[in-house]
Amino acid sequence: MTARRLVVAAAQLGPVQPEDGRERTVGRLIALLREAHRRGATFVVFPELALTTFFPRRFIEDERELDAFYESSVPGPDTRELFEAAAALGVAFYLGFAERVEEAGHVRRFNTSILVDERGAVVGRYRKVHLPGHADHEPWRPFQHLEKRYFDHGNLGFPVFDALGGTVGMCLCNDRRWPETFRVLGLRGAELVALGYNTPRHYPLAPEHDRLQDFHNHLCMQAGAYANGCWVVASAKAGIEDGCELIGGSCVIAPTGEIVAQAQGLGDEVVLADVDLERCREIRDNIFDFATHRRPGDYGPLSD
Ligand code: ING
Repeated sequence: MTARRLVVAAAQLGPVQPEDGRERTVGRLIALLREAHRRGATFVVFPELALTTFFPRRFIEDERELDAFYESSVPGPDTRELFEAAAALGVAFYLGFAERVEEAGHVRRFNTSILVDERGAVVGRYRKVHLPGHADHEPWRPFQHLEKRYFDHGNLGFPVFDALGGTVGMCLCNDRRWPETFRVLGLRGAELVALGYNTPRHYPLAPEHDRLQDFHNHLCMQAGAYANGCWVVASAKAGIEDGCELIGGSCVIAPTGEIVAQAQGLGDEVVLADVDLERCREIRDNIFDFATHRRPGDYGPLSD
């Protein structure tokens, strides 16, 4: 079996405070990228909404104040340095950010990730499908989770892209909890799924599950990796951000479902792993050989 090896990094980011400007944060991303490159990585995964604080935790009524959290062009003035640093080192990366775009005369706002190749070209885009939380201010909560208010439903589906010498898919945060995310990407041949997340430890509607957040985080990704025979590279924004505790647990998961590398702390941290994309075949040619074993005809509700 020929190998298709590469070294990947989950570049975990500690808290980004509301007062942190993009320049400071992009500087942190570049430092993480440089360290990952120094240690041999050619692909780096940054978190969801990596350029700003996780602003859906706040009820923001002023349109201009809200718009300040979105990027109207990536690469753009605030991110060009990151693209240039990555291209100079020949490192591809995944970046999550809030996207503001005018489509057919309407302003659309998405929770977006892009896949950037080693030459600095955007070769893939994904817009978050599973938006958790709520659409209206709920003052009873210690913090809001207004993704349903601040983002439109992602309109690109779950595409896969030819990149890194194989087939790469992307998703964002809550998407990872839905088996359908990994299954659609798996059916489209994804050999590696890159994702970023911002996950509060406290879940106001079920506080008894707060103690399970780290377990649930890995459970859903390990299951997704195993059932679809793909690598998962997952990067957290972690730590106490704007008074809200975000879990860490950034990791790289093999197609067997094993966590092969994991963050040790809750700050900026490079989590490095050797990936061989050919190892997906251990699963896809055997236990989860879809063509041989899968029975879509019996999965009615899944495809209704
Ligand atoms: N955050 C969380 C996530 O899905 C959440 C929302 C937290 C859901 C805790 C369930 C439990 O990881 C985002 N941004 O989707």
